[in-house]
Amino acid sequence: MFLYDWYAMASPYGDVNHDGTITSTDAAIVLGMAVCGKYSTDADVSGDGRGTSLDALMILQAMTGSINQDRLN
Ligand SMILES: [Ca+2]
Repeated sequence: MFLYDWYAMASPYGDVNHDGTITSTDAAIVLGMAVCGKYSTDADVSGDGRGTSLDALMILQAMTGSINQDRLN
């Protein structure tokens, strides 16, 4: 197992800053990326191939329990 594989398993989807938890910081990072037109597969939690405010919203919803964290791509 490569270190990357372990790291990917350790961070839940939506944990963009890889600190082990999904927080508003992750949503802010994703929103900032969307504004700048940057894309990352880590940030694309909706799985639509784009980085948008929808991804930030879904991270906030998962953080608050409004949606199940399993719905994040
Ligand atoms: Ca995080």
